[in-house]
Amino acid sequence: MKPKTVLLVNTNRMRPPVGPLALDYIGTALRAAGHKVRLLDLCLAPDPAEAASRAFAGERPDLAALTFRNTDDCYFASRQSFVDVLRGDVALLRQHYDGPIVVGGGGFSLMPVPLLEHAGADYGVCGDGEAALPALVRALAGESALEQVPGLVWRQQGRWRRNPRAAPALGAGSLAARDLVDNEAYFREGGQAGIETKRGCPGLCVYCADPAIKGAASRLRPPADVAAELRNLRARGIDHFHLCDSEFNLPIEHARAVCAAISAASIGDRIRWYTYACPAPFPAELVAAMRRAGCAGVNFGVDSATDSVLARLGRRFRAAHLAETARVCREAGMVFMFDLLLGGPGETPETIRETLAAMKRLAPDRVGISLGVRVYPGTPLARGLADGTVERHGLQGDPDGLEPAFFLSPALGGGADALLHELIGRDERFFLPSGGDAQDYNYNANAVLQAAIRAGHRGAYWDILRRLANPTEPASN
Ligand code: B12
Ligand code: SF4
Repeated sequence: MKPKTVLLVNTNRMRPPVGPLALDYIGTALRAAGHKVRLLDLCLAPDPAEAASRAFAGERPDLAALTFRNTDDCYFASRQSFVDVLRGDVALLRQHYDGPIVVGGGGFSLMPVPLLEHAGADYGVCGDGEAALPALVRALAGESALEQVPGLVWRQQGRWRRNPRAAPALGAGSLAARDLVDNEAYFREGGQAGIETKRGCPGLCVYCADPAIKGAASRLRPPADVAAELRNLRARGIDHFHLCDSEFNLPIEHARAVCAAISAASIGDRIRWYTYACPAPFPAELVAAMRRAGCAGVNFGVDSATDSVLARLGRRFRAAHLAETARVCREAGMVFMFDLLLGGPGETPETIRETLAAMKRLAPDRVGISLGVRVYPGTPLARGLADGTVERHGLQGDPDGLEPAFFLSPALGGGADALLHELIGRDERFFLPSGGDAQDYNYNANAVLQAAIRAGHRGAYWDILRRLANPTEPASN
């Protein structure tokens, strides 16, 4: 097949800016398939309209492919939606280009049909892009059928059609190049670079979007390719990373293998990385391996310290595990945060009191608090709300609609926010759902973080905020 040209477009404007990792990986796959790739990064462009006009000034691309990462800020207090940004970007491209437009991405995969209808794009892809996009290019060139493109969503004779999503094994081709996106600029302005060691999560947590986005089985990257990617970015001066795995320690054997590969590549002492992890299993031997490989901090998805709430959320660990996790982190000198998701099914003022008392007792370096659970279509939570096994009057909004829907336990009445402020006060270890400034757990348009990164801070955002509150700590550790 004759090589085609694909224009990859980043639509995410949130600040501090997070680099469009998807476009680096997909660009690598398109090039490996023999195609030409160009990038229009609307996040870094000072004037998006002018950048778009320049992007179409030369050779006309055969396909414009947009990544849509966040449908909204997933924040009950603000509920800022980005669907109009996507619509505006499709309209902007249409001013210069009458070819096919496809949209994909994590946020997109959660509500593809409403988003395509709203934005007016031609095609969508749910799930991985590395195989799907070259397959779409082939199909559009008439060399195969649209039915062969994994995860494709498109309209035919007025009806939406959807192909099954694929969850291909990772490792068929190296993803280590990272040479399309201006990762140096994202490092300067966003303080970190993302990198994946795997995709998918076998967890059954009732609210979680990750299995819907990446699949329910863990697909593992070859650890040596992960180490090569870190080395490539390190050679360009990027030395702080955030892993983009759902949970680093699931499965634990892969976590060990990745740490071993980083240590074997002798870069563990020249990089600092952060990750999400599940509170269990988290044995001391893994923490030690992570430290040797350069891990500087862990954000644990804890949600609650009340067993009845953990059970209703579908979590597999229990409150007793948290004490052990806190102990091994502290003994290993690992900085760690516990991430709470309050207000889910079964939450009451008493369970909130119990959870916050446990946080004060266990004393993680930071506690992040979200209040109100974002409800996604297709999740067990959405199904429970539909069949009445979860209290329907806790639902605010339509889970199948475009605007963000949330669940807030009716047992909390209207006083949850006030209760949190009463229990936490100005304890700076807690990031609040409506904290403002340095206590704000929303990274969207976060001015404190942007200023800190401009001043030289690097790393995970919660750890930058932690260091800001402890002036004796260096900007980057
Ligand atoms: C790591 C992470 C973070 C890190 C990012 C670190 C970094 N430097 O990259 C931090 C902590 C900073 C973060 C912040 C936020 N995050 Co976050 N994050 C993630 C996580 C776990 C991984 C994201 C990632 O990069 N994955 C790896 C890349 C390669 O995957 P991908 O982008 O999905 O791309 C693949 C496919 O989607 C597809 N694809 C992508 N684009 C395209 C385009 C085309 C054309 C095609 C065909 C295919 C395609 O192909 C790619 C490769 O196969 C996801 C959950 C998840 N498991 O994905 C949440 C997630 C994306 N985050 C989310 C949110 C809400 C946020 C925040 C808005 C929270 C907040 N209010 O502060 C901010 C936004 C920050 C920003 N500036 O954008 C939500 C978005 C949900 C939604 N409704 O849209 C998610 C899904 C988490 C969740 N379960 O709720 N996040
Ligand atoms: S919350 Fe974590 S463990 Fe549970 S399904 Fe989501 S990513 Fe997996």
